[in-house]
Amino acid sequence: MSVPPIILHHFDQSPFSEKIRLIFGLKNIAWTSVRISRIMPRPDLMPLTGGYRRTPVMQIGADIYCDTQCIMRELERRFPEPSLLPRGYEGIAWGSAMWTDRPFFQNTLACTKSSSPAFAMSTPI
Ligand SMILES: N[C@@H](CCC(=O)N[C@@H](CS)C(=O)NCC(=O)O)C(=O)O
Repeated sequence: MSVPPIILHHFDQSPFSEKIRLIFGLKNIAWTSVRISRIMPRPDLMPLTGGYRRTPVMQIGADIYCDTQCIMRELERRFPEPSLLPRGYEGIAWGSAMWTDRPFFQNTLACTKSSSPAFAMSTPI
């Protein structure tokens, strides 16, 4: 039985998609690209994800993986070498990934936006 291709539904400017594209490169994984719209609606993708709105989404056959942490786990399971995680410190690596992907990312985004001239001009103090 042939192995279904790994398909990433993504758009170029998405930093979370870039994380997965980098992992494909690091692990030398062959993948196929489906470019999706940056904004809704995404009528072809929604039926696959059951309404999950974020980017990227990975598809392998009939299996759909939403959220880059979930995607990373599956890629690590299928392609363990080279590992993305320092051996013996996997827990701290997953924990810090959770921190960088959520509060750190959100707060950095907020700071970047609030310090941009366009934001400063349009936002009353
Ligand atoms: N926790 C998600 C975050 C993904 C995410 O926020 N992606 C951005 C694009 S880079 C997005 O879809 N933003 C639109 C939204 O949050 O509705 C992951 O790790 O995949």
